[in-house]
Amino acid sequence: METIDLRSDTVSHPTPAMREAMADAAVGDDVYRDDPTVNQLEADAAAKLGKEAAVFVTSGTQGNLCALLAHCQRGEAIIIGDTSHIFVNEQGGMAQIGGLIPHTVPVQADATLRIGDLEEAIYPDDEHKPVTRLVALENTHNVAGGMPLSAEYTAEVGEFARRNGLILHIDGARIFNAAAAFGVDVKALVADADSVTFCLSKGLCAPVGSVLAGSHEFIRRARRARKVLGGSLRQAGVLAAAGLIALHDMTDRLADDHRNAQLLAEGLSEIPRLRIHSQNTNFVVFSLAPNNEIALDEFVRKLRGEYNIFVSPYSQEKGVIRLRTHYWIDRPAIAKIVKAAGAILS
Ligand code: TLP
Repeated sequence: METIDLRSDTVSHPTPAMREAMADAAVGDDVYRDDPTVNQLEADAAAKLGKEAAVFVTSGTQGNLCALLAHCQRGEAIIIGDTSHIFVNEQGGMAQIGGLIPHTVPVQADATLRIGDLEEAIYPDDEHKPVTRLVALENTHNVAGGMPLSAEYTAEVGEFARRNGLILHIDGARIFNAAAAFGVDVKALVADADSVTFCLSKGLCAPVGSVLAGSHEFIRRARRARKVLGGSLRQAGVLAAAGLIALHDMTDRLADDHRNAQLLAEGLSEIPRLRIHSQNTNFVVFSLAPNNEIALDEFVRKLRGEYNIFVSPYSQEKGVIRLRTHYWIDRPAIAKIVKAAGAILS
C-alpha cells in the first residue's frame, strides 16, 4: 500500500528531476569556493530574494544560528516570539552556543509580534542589562499553523528595527509558501530584513539544505560561523543541484499544496467527530471532538496501521494534529485521507 505521509513537509522526497540533476552535478571543493553548482545556487538564491549574497547551509537550524552568530556578540539580547522555532525547537542554540539571551514576546494568533511588545522588550541603556541587538520574525509561522506574515507587517517591523538601531532576521523556512499565499514576489516579504533563511528541503522537496541571505559583509561573517558549526561542506554540488531545482521549479507550484490543504480541511470538516482548528498555507490543524470514543493516539495508530497514513500528534498543543501537504500529496491522496478518517471516526 502506498504511504501517505503528512507529518511534515520535511518528509518530502526529492523529485526524479532532482535525482537526475544530483547524479550529473558539476562539483568542486566548496571550502575553496570551487563548487560551481553551490556557487550557482548561492547566486541565484540571493538574486531571487533581492539580497547581495547568500550561503548554502545544511539546515534551517544551522542557517538561523549562523545568522545570529554573525549578527550578534556574546551577551547580547535578541527579541523573539515565544513560540518561534528558533526559541522552542532549536535547542536554545543561540544561548547554548552563541551566548545570546532570548527576550521573548507573545506570538499573536495571526503570527505577528505586537510593535508595542517589541518596543517594551528593548532593554534600556543601563549597565545592569544586556544590549538588545536583533529582532527575529518567522514566516510562515509553524506553531501558528502555517500563518503567513504580510509584506506590510514585515515593513512595519523593519521600520521599528531601523528606528531602534536593531537588526531584523527572518526565519523564512517556508517564506515561498508565504509568497504563494499572498501572490507576491518573495522579495517584497524580505525587503526590510537584514537577513533571511529559507529551506530547500521542506515543501520545495530538496533532500538537504537551506540558504541564508543578506549583505556581502554579513555573509562573509556567516561563512565563518558555518565553519565553526561544522557546516562547511566539500563536493556539496550534488546537494545544490537539487537545491537549484527547488529554487527554480518548485516555488511556483506551492499554491497547489495550499489548494490541497484547503480541500483536505473541507473534507475533514464534514466529519462530525472532528474539529478543524485552522487552515493556512499548506497546514491543516484539527482535533477530535471531546465526546469521541476513540483517543487521539489510537486514531493516529489506526491511520498508520490500517491505511498507511502517517500523521503525528502535535507536541506543543495537547490533543491536536497538524497535517502538512506537499508535492507528494495529490488529490487522490486527499480523498483517501478524508475517507480513512471518516471510517475510523464513524
Ligand atoms: N521544522 C520542523 C520541526 O523541527 C518542527 C517541522 O517539521 O516543521 N524554522 C522553521 C519555521 C521550521 O519549521 C523548521 C523545521 C526550521 C526552522 C528548522 O529547519 P531544519 O529542520 O532544516 O533544521
